[in-house]
This record gives sequence, C-alpha cells and structure tokens, in this order.
Amino acid sequence: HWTAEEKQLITSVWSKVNVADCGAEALARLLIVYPWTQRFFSSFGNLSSATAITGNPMVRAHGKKVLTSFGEAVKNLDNIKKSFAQLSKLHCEKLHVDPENFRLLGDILIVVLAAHFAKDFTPACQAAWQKMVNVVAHALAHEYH
Ligand code: ZNH
Repeated sequence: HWTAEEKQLITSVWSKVNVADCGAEALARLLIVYPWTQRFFSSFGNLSSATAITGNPMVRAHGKKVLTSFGEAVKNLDNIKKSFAQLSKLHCEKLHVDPENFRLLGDILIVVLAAHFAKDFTPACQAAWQKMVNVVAHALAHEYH
C-alpha cells in the first residue's frame, strides 16, 4: 500500500536520521508534552522537570531503543504488521501501554523530524511520514485484545 514515491521519501529521510539523538528527543518530548506518559517509566529516575527529562540518561537510552526498533519498520515497509506482532503482544500483555500512546509518539516524531530537517521536510515528505507513523501505531496496536 505504498507508492514508489512514498517509499523513497521515507527511506531517504531515514538514512539521514541520527537514531540516538532523534529517539532521545522524541521520547523526552513525549514525557514533557504528555506528562501522564511518565507513569510507564517510574523506574527511570528523575523526571521532575523538562530539564531533568532531557538530561536523563535512561530516557536517552530508551528513546534510542524505541527509534532503532522503529527502523525495523522502515526496513520492512511491506511487512510492518508481521514484524511488530511480538512487540505488540509485549506492549499489551506485559507493559500495558495504552495504544493511544503510539499515536502520540508518532506525531511527536514528525515534529522532531520537521525540526531537524527544516525545509527539506517538505509537505510531501510529511504526508509520507504521517502515513508511516500511523501504520506503525496500527501495527503495534494490532495484537491488543
Ligand atoms: Zn515501547 C519497551 C519499541 C512506543 C513504553 N518498546 C520497548 C522495547 C522496544 C519498544 C523495542 C524493548 C522491548 C524488549 O526489551 O524486549 N515502543 C517501541 C516502538 C514504539 C514504542 C517501536 C513506537 C514507535 N513504548 C512506546 C510508547 C510507550 C512505550 C509510546 C509508552 C508511552 N516500551 C515502553 C515501556 C517499555 C518499552 C514502558 C519497557 C521499558 C523498560 O525497559 O522497562
């Protein structure tokens, strides 16, 4: 369900993404903008202010882990649901993460990419990426029951 142009826009942006930096920034922004998401990360130490969150090494490390995993979806554009089936089960059965949070993180990732790539993040690029984060959120919610 991807056009050749969408695939190209997604993979070309992805090839320039710094996964550690963008992952850390996206997760930190999620925790700051939607503070109720902090409850999943009570073991991560100090999340008491925006400064504490952005400087927290556990937030940085987990953000990198999540965005690295997101990269698997970029590599498997035609098979995202299948490649995230196990991860979906984990988030549902063990972590009890409400799937609404996948949409929130996806939208924040778009903000982070737009900020990093500025005018190179064209409207066409944004549209392809919006579709991408929606497909990923859908795949991660797929095994919920
Ligand atoms: Zn998640 C974990 C991915 C989103 C929460 N995650 C995780 C991991 C991965 C992921 C890979 C690891 C696993 C293992 O270890 O095995 N995520 C992911 C992705 C996404 C996500 C791809 C999208 C895109 N998450 C999310 C959200 C949230 C979460 C939104 C909330 C808010 N996760 C989580 C948690 C965990 C995880 C809590 C666990 C952590 C620790 O370490 O403890």
